[in-house]
Amino acid sequence: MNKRRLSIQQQTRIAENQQRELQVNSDSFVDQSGPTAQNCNGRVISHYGQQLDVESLQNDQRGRLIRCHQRSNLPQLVTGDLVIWEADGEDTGVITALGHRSSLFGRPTAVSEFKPVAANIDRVLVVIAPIPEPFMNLIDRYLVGIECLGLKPLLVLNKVDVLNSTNSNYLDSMLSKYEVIGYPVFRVSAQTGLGLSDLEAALAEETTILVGQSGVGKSSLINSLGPDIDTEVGALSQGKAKGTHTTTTAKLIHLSTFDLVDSPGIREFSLGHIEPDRLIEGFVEMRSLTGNCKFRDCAHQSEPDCAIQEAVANGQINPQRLESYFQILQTLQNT
Ligand SMILES: Nc1nc2c(ncn2[C@@H]2O[C@H](COP(=O)(O)OP(=O)(O)OP(=O)(O)O)[C@@H](O)[C@H]2O)c(=O)[nH]1
Ligand SMILES: [Mg+2]
Ligand SMILES: [Zn+2]
Repeated sequence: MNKRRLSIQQQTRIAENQQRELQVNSDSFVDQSGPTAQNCNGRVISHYGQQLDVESLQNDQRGRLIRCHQRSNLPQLVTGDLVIWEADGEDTGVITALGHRSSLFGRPTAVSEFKPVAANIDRVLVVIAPIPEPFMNLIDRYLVGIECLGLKPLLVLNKVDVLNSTNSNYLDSMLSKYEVIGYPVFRVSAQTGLGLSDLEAALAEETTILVGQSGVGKSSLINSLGPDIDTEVGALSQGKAKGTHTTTTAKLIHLSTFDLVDSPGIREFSLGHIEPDRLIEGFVEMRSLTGNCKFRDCAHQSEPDCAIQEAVANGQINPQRLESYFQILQTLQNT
């Protein structure tokens, strides 16, 4: 094993430890001070630099918004966190404790550090649209990131009102690759309302974060799902048909029977925090097959009796998904 490979693995391990530490921090904090979800008196709604908007969960003032700072001994708090806060002014306060996190959604930064975005999330809705144009590799990256965090992904094709003869075949065949491996896919239009009732039914009772490229219509979808909601929506850039990064911070929004978290659009979803050896666990249709390869360290390329290659040959695994796996693997090994 050469020096460079070692240092890559060390880097990955450091990133993983940071992620674990983050969770251990919040868990151990719970152990020390005892704030369970039941005795927290606030929930972080959004985060602006050093300040957080906390919604009171106290019976006499449920829903009131308090602008808070957090005590410096706490880990970085994020949208969705349950907290204990104390008033220090009319509408201001300080967060003194972090409640238990049932889940933590986040993404790695360019330097492979795990950046938490939202806590206590049940599902992740990956939103795509005919414009801006989606890329299968980006969807695969999202799915791997979500699977590796133990969360449930859903796919949504928004803007079906702009489907036409040039883009609909391509999008249908792209989405069917995910449907056959068990991912729920919804086809909707935030503009016309088409398909929204089915989506709404799937979101009931849970907290779901919307993710995807800028301009696919995450904020528009939230506005269409709640009549009184007015989250900021931005036009696509002229000429390039790209989003303009309108949403700048994750925000928790209450709807009739569920909660949604709007999040800023991103250009890339890096997976630098995932160990190359564990990448295949993020591919749902492949992970159960790897044990059937002849060699325990099979790279699933040209080895004899490779269960993954056999599954590609008999049509069980889509070759483009395997291609995505190799592409992502290469970026992890070069990080
Ligand atoms: N035709 C059509 N346009 C839509 C639809 N949904 C959203 N849009 C348009 O797409 C553009 C981007 O919408 P946003 O809701 O701001 O997109 P976003 O994903 O929240 O973007 P960021 O906040 O930048 O990440 C706006 O011009 C919307 O009007 C739709 O269903 N059909
Ligand atoms: Mg937005
Ligand atoms: Zn193999």
